[in-house]
Amino acid sequence: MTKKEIVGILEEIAVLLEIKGENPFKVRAYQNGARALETVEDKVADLIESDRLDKIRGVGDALAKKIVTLHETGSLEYHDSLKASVPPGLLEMLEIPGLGGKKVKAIYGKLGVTSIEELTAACEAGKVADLPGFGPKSQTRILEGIHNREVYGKRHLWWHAREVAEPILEGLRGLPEVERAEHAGSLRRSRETVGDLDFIVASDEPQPVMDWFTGQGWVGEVTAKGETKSSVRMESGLQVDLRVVPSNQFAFALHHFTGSKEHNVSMRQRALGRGYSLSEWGLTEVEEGPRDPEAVSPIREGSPCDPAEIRTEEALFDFLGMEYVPPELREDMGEIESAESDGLPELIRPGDLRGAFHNHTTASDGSSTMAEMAEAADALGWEYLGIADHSKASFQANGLDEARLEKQITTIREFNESGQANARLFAGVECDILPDGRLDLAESVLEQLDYVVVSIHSSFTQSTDVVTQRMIRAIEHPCTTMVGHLTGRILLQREGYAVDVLRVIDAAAANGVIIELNANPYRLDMDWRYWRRAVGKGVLCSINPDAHEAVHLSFVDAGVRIARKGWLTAGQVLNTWPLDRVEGYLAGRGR
Ligand code: DGT
Ligand code: CA
Ligand code: CA
Ligand code: ZN
Repeated sequence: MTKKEIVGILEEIAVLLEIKGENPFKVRAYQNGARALETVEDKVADLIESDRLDKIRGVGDALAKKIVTLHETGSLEYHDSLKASVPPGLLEMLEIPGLGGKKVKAIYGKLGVTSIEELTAACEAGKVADLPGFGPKSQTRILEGIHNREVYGKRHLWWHAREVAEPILEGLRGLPEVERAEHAGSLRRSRETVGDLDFIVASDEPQPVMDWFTGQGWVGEVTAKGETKSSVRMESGLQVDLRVVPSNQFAFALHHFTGSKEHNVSMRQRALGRGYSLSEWGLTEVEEGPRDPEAVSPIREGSPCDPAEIRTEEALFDFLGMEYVPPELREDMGEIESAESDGLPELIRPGDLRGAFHNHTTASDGSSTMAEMAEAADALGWEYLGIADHSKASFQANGLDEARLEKQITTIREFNESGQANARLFAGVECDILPDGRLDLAESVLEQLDYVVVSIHSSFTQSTDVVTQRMIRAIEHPCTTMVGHLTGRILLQREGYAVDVLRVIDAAAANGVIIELNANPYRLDMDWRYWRRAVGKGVLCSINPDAHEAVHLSFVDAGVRIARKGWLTAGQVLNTWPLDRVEGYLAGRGR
């Protein structure tokens, strides 16, 4: 078991004990142990080997033994029996935001509620609001949480799905019977969330491929196993579909199962216009001939004349008189028309980034120091890194007041002069937008910074008009460089604030303010559907990891995917620019 998994189990034990109303000291022992283990740098195996586990502050003798058992066997009798002694519905209730062990205990103990259905009924009857420590507001929040869980519960974050998909793809490609293998579906199109995973394999011997696939250790349940298609469900609930086709169908199957459905419909229309029927199997001539007599296939030099010769998606698009449409763009949002006239943009690529601007350090709620962040930027070969810790209104994140920020600015300037890192650090801040739209910090300090990110972290429930005005007021502030996480959404967990995105885009354009593409895989905010409109109005993008830890810089991978999905080119993204151009831009912003 990995450290992360062990920490998860210790935390779950603490919650289970809380639900059972056990001694608070015992609960705290597991909470503290989990936190202590999480924060030590060493690997669990090394700690055990060198006999240092029980020497960690917060990990006693008894807990150390349990950690060893978990590490070595992957399970713990004590945990299993504890879990079995609590109605399973209570554990599910813990997944609702705002419900921890104590609250679940109160709901269970006072109302006898043991499932989500019963909880819904209790909320609707107003019984939860009457419990001590709850009230009508938290009752409404619980109901919202239940609703969101139903709506979102069936989907998975792209970032997590990709982690799962990579080794499966590697495994498939490693099989001797497999000629080609690709993932398809929403994962390949880089949707922010995915329903299930889809893999397409070219092989003349499907049987051993299916056997390998359905026999993997991570398979929880085989829901279908056929000659050309199998489906399995993982323990996490994620479903995985595999289709095996002969290699002459591979390009068609890959295109079809990459989707989207809407893109496929338009592609079929286009094929019919040229006298062909397009399906997952191939292209066949239709008897009645081309619907659009002007259209001739193929129109490009070097294109295959015979559809039976098509082996790649490139050739398929070519045959239909189109340039290649990258999977991210296949949403039937204008890509077909653009590809007909060679009008697709040259999309940004992962290697194009040279830095990032929204990053936290231990000065506020980050867990890496400034030096560690700079080192991580160096490791990525970046030319610059912006430090943007929270401001004082975000007190729960230990936000900086004017005095601490001024000190940090000095530290950053000194760090740059010290030559400790190759990456140049920019001094910034993630300044709270107060509920009335004023900024949280005095202009006299904001003026000294290289740049200012402005974000909303409070009063999420304001009406569209109020929150939009609030944000526009912040955008109009002369010190504002860019807007952070535009809607504050947390994917699969909570909706954003009700901000009118189109009006904010107009205000950003009018004031020369950048809009962030927050690359945290849970945010991916501003949404990809708005970027074409924004850059069309001249708004610049900045792909920001919102890193709270050095490893989070890699979130920009998700950001670049989403930027591609938003049709962005490298030039439209500030942090692809070389250092001197960025310096010139920031200096020209009038500070
Ligand atoms: P997901 O899994 O909900 O995140 O979204 P997708 O796009 O991966 O959808 P999925 O897994 O149901 O199917 C994969 C692709 O297969 C889909 O994007 C397009 C294609 N496809 C599936 N069913 C149909 C259909 O009924 N009509 C058309 N035209 N295409 C389909
Ligand atoms: Ca899918
Ligand atoms: Ca599927
Ligand atoms: Zn923030």
